[in-house]
Amino acid sequence: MGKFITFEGGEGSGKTTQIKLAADWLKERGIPVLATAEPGGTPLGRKIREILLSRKSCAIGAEAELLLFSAARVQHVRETILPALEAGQWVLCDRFTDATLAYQGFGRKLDVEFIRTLNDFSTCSLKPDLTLLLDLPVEAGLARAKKRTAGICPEAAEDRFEREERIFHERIREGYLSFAANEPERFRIINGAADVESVRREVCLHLSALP
Ligand code: Z5A
Repeated sequence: MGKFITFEGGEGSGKTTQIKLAADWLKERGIPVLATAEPGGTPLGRKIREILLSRKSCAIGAEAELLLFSAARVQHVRETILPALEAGQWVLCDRFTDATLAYQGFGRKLDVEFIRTLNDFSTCSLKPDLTLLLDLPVEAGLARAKKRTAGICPEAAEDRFEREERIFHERIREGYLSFAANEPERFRIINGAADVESVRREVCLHLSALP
């Protein structure tokens, strides 16, 4: 059985950047690795991602949003993650169940206990071996995301989550920090405001500490 490592954090926290670097680091050490992301990771997941993150999407209520993220996840776990773990790969996943608790629970204020039950159902009770939380002030993360969007195209619109008020993102950060405090054996908090190389070193340190 491989290892299942999730990367979490708010907008612009550097997960995508660090997953690429971590995958390279593991490959250099001869460890088979699969880098994947939510929502996504399967053909169905990519279609759902398009609906959820489209810049000109139709109205999506909080409950429908929760079920769409969960539908993408159940397919991702069964079609991609579990087979990879069974084949001995290390799976690096950009967001997982903690993102649903943080965004739909703390952000959208849906019932957190219900989300935990739904998470359990949609993951076949799969839990990460390690969760790396890239934490940084909301303002800094949003500024990075804005800069990146502007870099794609100066007229590019923000996605549905980037358009949310700052207080929404503050609740998400608070949620993540509370999960980390409640499960210190699974979570490692990394200062996401540090430079890319410093964050990379810390990520690799935690990976190398895995039993
Ligand atoms: N969502 C949800 O609500 N519920 C769920 O259950 C799940 C997800 C699974 C997914 O969008 C959205 O779905 C997400 C939560 C919600 N909300 N939003 N938006 P996404 O996958 O497109 O986006 P994301 O997960 O938020 O990631 P991101 O904004 O793309 O950021 P990131 O991957 O963490 O960061 P990055 O792309 O590596 O870096 C962002 C920019 O900062 C980029 O220009 C980098 O070059 C730069 N960067 C990275 N690291 C650094 C450092 N250390 N210093 C300076 N600059 C840096």
